[in-house]
Amino acid sequence: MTAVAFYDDTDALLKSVHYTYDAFDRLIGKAVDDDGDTFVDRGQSFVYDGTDIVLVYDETGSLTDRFLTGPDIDQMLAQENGSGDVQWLLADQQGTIRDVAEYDSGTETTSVVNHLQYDSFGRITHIMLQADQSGIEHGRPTRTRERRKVQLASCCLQIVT
Ligand SMILES: [Ca+2]
Repeated sequence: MTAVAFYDDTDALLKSVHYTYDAFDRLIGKAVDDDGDTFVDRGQSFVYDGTDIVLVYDETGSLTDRFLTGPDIDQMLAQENGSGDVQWLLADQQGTIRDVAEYDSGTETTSVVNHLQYDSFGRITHIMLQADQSGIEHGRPTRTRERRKVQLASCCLQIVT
C-alpha cells in the first residue's frame, strides 16, 4: 500500500496519506494531507538499523525520536524524544516491556514512570502513569503523550502516528 485517500459523499478529497518504501520494502516515509488541499501537513521519515527503526524525523527534518535496540528481534532498550528525554524500557524474561524508567539529569535519579499490563493477546490493558513526584496515577488507556511513547516502545515493529 502506498497511499490511502478519504473522500466524502460528493467525492471531495478529505484526507490522504502517502507511504514511501525503500528497496527492502521498509517504510521510510509517511506524508499526510489532513485537509485534502493536496499539500502535506505533516509527515515522518524513518531511518533503520537492519530491520529496526532507530531514528524518526518529522516533516521539517527535525529528529523526533531515537531508539536504542538490542540484538534480539524487536528488542528495544531505550527511546529518546526530540527534547533529549531518555526512557529505558524494562522487559520481563519474555521480552515484554513491563516498566519504563526515566533518568532525570537535574536530580541525577532514575525512576519508573510507567508500568504496563497486557491481556493474553499482548494488547496493553493498563498503563500506570506517574502523575507527579508524589505518587502513581493508576491509569486507564489514554491518548496522552506518554501513551503514544509507550505504544512506540512496546511495539517497535509498528509505526504509531
Ligand atoms: Ca493539507
